Amino acid sequence: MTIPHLCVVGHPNKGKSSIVSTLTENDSVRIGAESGTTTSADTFEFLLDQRVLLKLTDTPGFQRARQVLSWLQSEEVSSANRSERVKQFLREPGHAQKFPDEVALLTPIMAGAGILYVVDGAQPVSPADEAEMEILRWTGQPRMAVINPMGEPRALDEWQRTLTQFFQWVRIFNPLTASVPERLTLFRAMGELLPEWSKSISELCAGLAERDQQRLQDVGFNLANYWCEQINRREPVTLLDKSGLSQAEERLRRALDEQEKQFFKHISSAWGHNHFVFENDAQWDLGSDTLMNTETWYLWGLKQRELLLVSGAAGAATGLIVDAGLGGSSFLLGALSGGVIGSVGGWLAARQLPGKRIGWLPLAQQKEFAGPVQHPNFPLVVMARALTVTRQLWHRPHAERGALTLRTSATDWSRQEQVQLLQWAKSLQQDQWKAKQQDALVKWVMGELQKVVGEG
Ligand SMILES: Nc1nc2c(ncn2[C@@H]2O[C@H](COP(=O)(O)OP(=O)(O)OP(=O)(O)O)[C@@H](O)[C@H]2O)c(=O)[nH]1
Ligand SMILES: [Mg+2]
Repeated sequence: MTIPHLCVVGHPNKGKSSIVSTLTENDSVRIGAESGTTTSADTFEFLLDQRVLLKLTDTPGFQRARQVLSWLQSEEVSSANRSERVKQFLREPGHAQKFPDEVALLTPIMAGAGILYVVDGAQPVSPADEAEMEILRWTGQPRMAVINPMGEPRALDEWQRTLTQFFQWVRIFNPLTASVPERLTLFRAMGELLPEWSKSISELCAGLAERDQQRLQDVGFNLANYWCEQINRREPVTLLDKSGLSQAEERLRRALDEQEKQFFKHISSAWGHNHFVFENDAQWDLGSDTLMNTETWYLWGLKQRELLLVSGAAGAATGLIVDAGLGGSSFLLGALSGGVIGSVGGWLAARQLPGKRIGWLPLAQQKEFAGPVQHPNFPLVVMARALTVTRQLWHRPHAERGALTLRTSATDWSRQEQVQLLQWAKSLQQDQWKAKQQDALVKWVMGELQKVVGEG
């Protein structure tokens, strides 16, 4: 099977390396704001299941395209002999010094690679661009072009009209935002460029679909487990120390933050984003009224009235609050609107577990716990945040190296789903969690994630 191999070429600083990075899902490809970041032709392989299915060569940008074209045209050459003339250019003594970038990018092409030409849709077509395209036509190799809309894509029409004269396939492609389906479109086009490439590209597309399903299962399972752990997280307090409880609460806060970060980091590195930076707009600040009162939390979770409805409908799920010593639902209404519940003692309830007394150990050795967090918004917020980040990561291109910001967004869960989440939380916190609930949770999480898999 012939492995498709394309060279990504074009002007300096137009996103060539970004395209290589996104298509090969490799965040070690060097990308830089300054021109001339790529100085030599480097080949990156796209592997699925340990098999190489595509090779892309990142190249430096054209520097002296017009001079190179003049050299090529300085002798009468028939169309049939143009590619031979380009080879002659590469063999010419002194050209490696005089035209290092052109020699670097044309060498792999003349050794048999196809061409993926990248242009900036914000800039009009210049004579230098025309020279580049003409040189590429002279190579005679299979070629396609993408317009990277780097700024306001003002010159889109002009580019489209020009490119179709030189290239077999032309599309707009933004390597910083391209979703999985958009990348698939590009891969399929590669399979059309040369008949002997189509088999490898078909395998690549099928392999990606299979991998998506596997990822969905893995992440569904991991996300469900992570949620269960957060819902039931508690920190031990020793009764020997008076400040023990507040220290344990502080540890709980930090643990919730840390575990959330770890979870996001785990997914991102599993998906090949190794330089992952996460920016968080609302940490698990359990020390104040945040879970109740800030707008952020309302967005993630539910507003007070809704919360009452949902936790009421969850039946004994209101027990999450009753556990915190607040009594029945009429009291709950007062507590919620009056903000009584916002104190740490209210919902960060210390819990005395039926500890096992071992033989002669004194009672003071018994443990109690800070947590689990009792607030009924908590299970909803933990889930909403985890799903949001997972969805953002799903399509995140590897050329995108900026921090991932947790953007607050409202959820579209039905009342029934909200109630279900609270009931699951209650079972977990009361140590009544069953295998079939775990299965239902995983299934529900996968359904939530499935919604974004095919989205562009
Ligand atoms: N706004 C915007 N910026 C982009 C886009 N694609 C690439 N960039 C940025 O443009 C800069 C250059 O990107 P590279 O991928 O390094 O470009 P290159 O063509 O490989 O550059 P050289 O190796 O210097 O020839 C980087 O700062 C990218 O983040 C895009 O579609 N939109
Ligand atoms: Mg580059």
